[in-house]
Amino acid sequence: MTVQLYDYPLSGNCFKVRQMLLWLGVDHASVPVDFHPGREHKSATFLATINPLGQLPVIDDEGFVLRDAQAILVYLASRYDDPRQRWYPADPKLRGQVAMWLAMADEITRTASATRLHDALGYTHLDIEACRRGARAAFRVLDDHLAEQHAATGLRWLVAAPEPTIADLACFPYVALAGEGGISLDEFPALRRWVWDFRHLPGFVGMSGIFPAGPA
Ligand SMILES: N[C@@H](CCC(=O)N[C@@H](CS)C(=O)NCC(=O)O)C(=O)O
Repeated sequence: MTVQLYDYPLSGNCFKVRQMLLWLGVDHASVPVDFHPGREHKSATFLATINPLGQLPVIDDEGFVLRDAQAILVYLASRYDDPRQRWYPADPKLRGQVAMWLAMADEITRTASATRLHDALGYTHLDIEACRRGARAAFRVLDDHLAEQHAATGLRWLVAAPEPTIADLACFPYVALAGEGGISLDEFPALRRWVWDFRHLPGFVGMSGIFPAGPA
């Protein structure tokens, strides 16, 4: 049993899925997609057979095909993290909080990831200032939440649980890569602490631009 991941190494959304598969110990293989410069994700074959939205990531788990990083994290954690459910806690309130932050992860992709596509891959048609404003607004919400929750409860992750969940994984990459889109994290100290904590999790592999923490 091998999960196939339609993958592009520089994609933060694909990173979320790779890292989850590794943490869950699920056997998997990458199916490389020539995202840039080939735009293979927009080819007629890809649109017709893999994802009509023309986006990565997509997984194929023994014929079960699923798109969208957040949906894939929910599926993988629900299917393969049993019985502990550490990554997708069963408690109804925690689950509600996870869903709330997964929606925020999509907003972060829409804004912060777009600034990186603009600056690093030449997607010059994007309204870069609107994307940067949107990313900073999302980061402000995350930063305030992390700071307030930590001060009130000592908890360090997005949902009110002692360990990180798929909510953290979903929001993480495009916060950590914000500098590649011209967004400084200087004004977001709680986010910087959270990125540091996340990079120090055992088994964190990272990706280009987000390196695992080295020895102390
Ligand atoms: N909501 C989707 C967004 C995925 C997404 O934007 N993926 C990027 C690669 S990181 C992509 O395929 N962009 C091409 C496009 O949107 O046209 C998810 O979270 O998976």
